[in-house]
Amino acid sequence: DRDCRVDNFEVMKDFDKERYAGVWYAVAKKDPEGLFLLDNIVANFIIEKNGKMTATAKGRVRILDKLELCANMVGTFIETNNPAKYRMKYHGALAILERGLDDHWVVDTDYTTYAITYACRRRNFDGTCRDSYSFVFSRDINGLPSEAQRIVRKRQEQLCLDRKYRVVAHNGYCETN
Ligand code: DAO
Repeated sequence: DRDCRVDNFEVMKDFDKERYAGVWYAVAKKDPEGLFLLDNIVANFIIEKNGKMTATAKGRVRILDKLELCANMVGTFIETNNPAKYRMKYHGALAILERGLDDHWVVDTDYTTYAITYACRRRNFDGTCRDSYSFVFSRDINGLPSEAQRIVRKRQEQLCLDRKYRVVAHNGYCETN
């Protein structure tokens, strides 16, 4: 049967952060409890001269329960003994925005079309995830070609998150707000 224990999830083999770098558009998202990033989510991953990965991300967010605005977020990635499993320290350009330390696991990517990431914030006693979020990223703002969609759907099932995703809209909101 399906194994939903977080430690048994497969992640990207031989992950290459240099090839992962650049702009990714979130096209689908599984939200965590108390979701933050709503839509128009664009992340730009950068490899610094010291080799460390950082990212800036923009997106429409919900804060203080009902206020919606465009946020500029900054993330720095702490490497672990698995090259595809990072710890992501993040904060907003404004102090009222969320900050925290989450997993950032690259579950799968072909570097040029799609990527799927996973973060488990809280585990159950049996090792399954209690509170997770996951991004489906595309290099193309208009979405994924069908072969990539097929792969992503398989990964979503392997993360025990099938049918938990919603489509992330891109309507230019954060280019003007
Ligand atoms: O949207 O509810 C949520 C959880 C995501 C919080 C992480 C935001 C910070 C992103 C910065 C780096 C880009 C991947």
